[in-house]
Amino acid sequence: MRSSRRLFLRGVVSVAGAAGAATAVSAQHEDHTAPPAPQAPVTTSRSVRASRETPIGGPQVLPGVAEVVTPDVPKMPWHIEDGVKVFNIVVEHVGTEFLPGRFVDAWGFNGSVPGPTIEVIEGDRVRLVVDNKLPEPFSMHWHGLEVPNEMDGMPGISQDAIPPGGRFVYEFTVRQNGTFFYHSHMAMQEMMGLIGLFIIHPRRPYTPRVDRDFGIILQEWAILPNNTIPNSLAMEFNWLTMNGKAGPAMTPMLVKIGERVRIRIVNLGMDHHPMHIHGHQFYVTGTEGGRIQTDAVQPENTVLVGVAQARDIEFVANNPGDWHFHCHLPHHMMNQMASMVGPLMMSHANTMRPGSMTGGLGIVEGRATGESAGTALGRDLAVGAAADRPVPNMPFAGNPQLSFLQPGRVEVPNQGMFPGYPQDMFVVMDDLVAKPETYGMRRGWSGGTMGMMTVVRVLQPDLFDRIQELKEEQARKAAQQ
Ligand SMILES: [Cu+2]
Repeated sequence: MRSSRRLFLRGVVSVAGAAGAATAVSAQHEDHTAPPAPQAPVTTSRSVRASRETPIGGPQVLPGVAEVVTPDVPKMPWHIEDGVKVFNIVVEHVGTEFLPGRFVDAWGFNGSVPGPTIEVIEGDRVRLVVDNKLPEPFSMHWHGLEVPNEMDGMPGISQDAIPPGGRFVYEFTVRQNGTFFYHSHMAMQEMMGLIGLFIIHPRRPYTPRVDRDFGIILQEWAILPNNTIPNSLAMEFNWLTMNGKAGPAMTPMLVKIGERVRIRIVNLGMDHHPMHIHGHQFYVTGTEGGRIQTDAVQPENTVLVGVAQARDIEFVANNPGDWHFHCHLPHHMMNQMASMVGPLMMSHANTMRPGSMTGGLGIVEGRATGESAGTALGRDLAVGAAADRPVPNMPFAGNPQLSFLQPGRVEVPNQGMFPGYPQDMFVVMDDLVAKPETYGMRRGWSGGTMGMMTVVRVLQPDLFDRIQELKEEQARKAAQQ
């Protein structure tokens, strides 16, 4: 088991190394592309995350304002130098896990994909020291921020790209407020994961105030079975993530009944995502340009978050229960684009296969998971699973074996019940993704939560408090390891 204390210590070492290196940087208006920074400790193991401890430099929100919670993504640490908030950002390979057992080699910031959340206050002066540890040039763009031209991070037009091993220091004053983000401005690097939230709280808090403020980054990936590296050239995507996790692995958002909730959603990918919440109506209160300056907003329960857009939604959580919050595109509610998994993974699939568009690639003729339904699209792997795999269906009420329906543990009792219907493939993994935040959820919930899907839990105070206790208990245990 990984130890959060060990991770924390490694995070500190990394930050300290970067901070030490920062003192050697020349003034930002001279040579922006400094010589390679001293080698920081490697922070690329699969589970390393940046420190989750309270950043040095004090609270980052004004009194009475809720801090933004970004489930499964840490906050970006910072410190003060001459009245400037200084952030050290390392751009690097990050080994991550979309859901248990699905390892991915992506690119991220400070050991996290997406990168740690930057949270500042309108009027702050910020210095962002960016070290490029990628094997190729990089530059950072501050999406939506009105910065001096030479700070805009556009390789070629406003700065030279930062070479591998190089550093660039960005510095500006934030004069806006709202939901912004930082990202690589190389198109294919965007599809390797290089994005993070840049939240700017207003000097005068928004009204009405919210009790909970969440941030979520939507991303999509093209990763073939048995591969860990995203194909940034691809035009079709088989993994959809929220804050770097595919459903059901994203930590649910917990709120107490009656609380006012804001969710900030940012999309950077190749598709637009209609984000839908169950059981509630919300209002869109902000965009990637900032706060909406009018009360004349319409009630909705689905908001289209286009590529490169941000949408803030707000609602009163007055309907108790566990509610899905998800992209409503059908293919974005799946993991691994299930119908193609079987043919791609067949052990003898190197030969030409009869799969065709007219045959529906196994949907119209034959079986999508059967031997006759190979793709013949040049993407066979010739490794992996046996040829024809019985697939599990959603658990049924009254199935006495439901509680054992966990992958890798037993043969799924109802597998193959509906042969040829890959749309009925579900994997229940309640135990694999269990954490305090999933405590008390209905057994089997994880089977219906896939792809760009997560859960908003509107809880009665006693259950909410019980889960807080479980979280504290877990944190204590982790600290002792
Ligand atoms: Cu979508």
